[in-house]
Amino acid sequence: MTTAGSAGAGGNRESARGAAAGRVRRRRRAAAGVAGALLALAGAGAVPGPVWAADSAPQGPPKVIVGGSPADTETHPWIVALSSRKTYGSARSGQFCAGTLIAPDKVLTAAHCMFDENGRPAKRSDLKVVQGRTDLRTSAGREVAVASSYTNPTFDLAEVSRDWAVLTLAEPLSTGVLPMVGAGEDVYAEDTPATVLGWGDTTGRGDYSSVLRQVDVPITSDATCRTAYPGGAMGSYDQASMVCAGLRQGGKDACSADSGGPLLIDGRLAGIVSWGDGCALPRKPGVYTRVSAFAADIRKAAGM
Ligand code: 4AZ
Repeated sequence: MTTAGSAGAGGNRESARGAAAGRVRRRRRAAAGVAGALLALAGAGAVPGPVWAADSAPQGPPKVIVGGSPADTETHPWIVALSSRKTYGSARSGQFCAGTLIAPDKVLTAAHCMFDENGRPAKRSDLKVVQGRTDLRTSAGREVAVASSYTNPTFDLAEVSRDWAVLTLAEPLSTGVLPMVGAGEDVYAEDTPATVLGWGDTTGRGDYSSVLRQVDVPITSDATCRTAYPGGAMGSYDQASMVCAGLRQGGKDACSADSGGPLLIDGRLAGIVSWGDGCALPRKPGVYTRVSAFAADIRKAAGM
């Protein structure tokens, strides 16, 4: 999710709303991030055109899943789109987040994808997982209903920390799963190559992709990420539960609606798209859930 005042949420949302103090401000940051990203998507589905005024659009380098290139679900059969047509419209199969098959009937996604624009647990009666649909404008692949969801009970919406959830599908998919990094495994050394995939915003202006995309982003050090997100309105980096990736100069990143999708290191699931200040901005890397920190809990939640 974006922080308030960042791209997916539509410009300087926080400053436009005026400053709120301390806790409230931080709380609003996260809630507004959910609101901004998901409302923008609803707008994209129902009403074509820009979702915010041009003068509030973020400045900076081009932002494309930001800086990336097309990918396909044949090569990456374990990536799925989370869909609710009732909430987000049918133009892009109702896509609003992504997830990864970690077992034939289990999808790992971001906890914040399970919340609505008011920061409440979302009630999406038509929540589905879409597998094998590179282009969301088509009917390729399969749609499977979500039978139940498990949101990490220690997820903190205000801080957007410990951001993971496991969905159980109504029926299993036999298309292949992505292995996770091991519990406590340190795969996150600075400059380690990583790849993020999704159908999210390609410009930071609400231009949601119909076609799956991918981009390579190096892992950043904890120190770099702490400097980028020292706390306050722009968010707080927690190295126990998060990891950052991106170029110092920006230009490559995940963005709104990529949330919940996979960050791969060496062909394994190492991160979950979680939040950031805008998309692809210099010195503002994307923030991901640190999968190794939760691998044991995730496996338990998924009954693996
Ligand atoms: C979002 O709103 C979001 N640049 C996801 C990732 C990033 C920013 C926003 C990282 O879903």
